Amino acid sequence: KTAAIVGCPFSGGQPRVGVDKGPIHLIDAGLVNQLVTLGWKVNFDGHHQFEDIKAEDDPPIGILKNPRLVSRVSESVAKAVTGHVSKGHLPITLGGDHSLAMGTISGTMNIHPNACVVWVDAHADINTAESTDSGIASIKFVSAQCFSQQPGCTGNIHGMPVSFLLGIGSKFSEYAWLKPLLKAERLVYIGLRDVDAGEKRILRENNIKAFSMHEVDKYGIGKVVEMALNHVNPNRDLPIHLSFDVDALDPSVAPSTGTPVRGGLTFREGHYICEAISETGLLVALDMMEVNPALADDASVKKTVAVGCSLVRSALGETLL
Ligand code: DIR
Ligand code: MN
Ligand code: MN
Ligand code: MN
Repeated sequence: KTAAIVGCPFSGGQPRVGVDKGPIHLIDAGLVNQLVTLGWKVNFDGHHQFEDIKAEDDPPIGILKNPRLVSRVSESVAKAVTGHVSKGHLPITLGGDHSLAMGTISGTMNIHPNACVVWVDAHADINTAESTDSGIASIKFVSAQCFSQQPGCTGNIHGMPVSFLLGIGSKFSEYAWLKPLLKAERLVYIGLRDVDAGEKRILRENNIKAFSMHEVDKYGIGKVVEMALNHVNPNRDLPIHLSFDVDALDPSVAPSTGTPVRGGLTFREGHYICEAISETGLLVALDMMEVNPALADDASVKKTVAVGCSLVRSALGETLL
């Protein structure tokens, strides 16, 4: 049992500073030792140093913001993840914003083309260059701390990685490295509650299975995870990539994140998802994204970092008994 930490201090897929400090806080909270205590060998040789591209050298392409930087960072993350997975190691990517999942999921699927993706998030992150401005007109009544209704946030690539992975929407030569390896039927969402109008249409048109908070309320988290796995992994024989955006949790549980949305997963529901996926024995890669220690007060930051660590532990086999 070997895990490899892929620390990604990166914020270029969204506008708020601080999310690049997420991985540093998760490591400083003792994540490596916590996993060693669970019986894992953990490889971590420092956070990734990404090349910077000056803003003037990276003007928007259409509405995409920081398009070249996001592309090159994700491409290097993909290489790192591919390297770990090819050796049978479990990469744990610590974000950083969720645009990084273009890299992590590409990296997993380079080795396991049959992998399925469980995407746990308040958001679907499936906007395309065509759909991503659809939120401008719609006023979203979300958390008082949520800034996502500002028109200026559109074109942020952290709201788009899934469409790139599926090959939906416009193609960009800057992203030629990114092969659309993910099939819609191998993707399932849990926790959604802030989905843009254009994203709802994309989910419908592509028949993508999603368990929103409505389904979590209706069936309970145990049934939802079972149904989600039955959809993407009916025989429980396919490798699983779990991409966990900490904003899937309720803001009372994980306040320090860029786009908190009330009505989210409880502490236990979040951990249950990770525990149940661990129990399958099929987890091959994990992302823990969007922890932003610059947002909210010290106590909130501590709480969010601690829950990020404990979710990772649950996914790596920590049990309550
Ligand atoms: C919004 C927000 N749907 C966008 N997305 C976020 O910018 O496309 N994802 N916050 O985590
Ligand atoms: Mn490795
Ligand atoms: Mn989110
Ligand atoms: Mn996300």
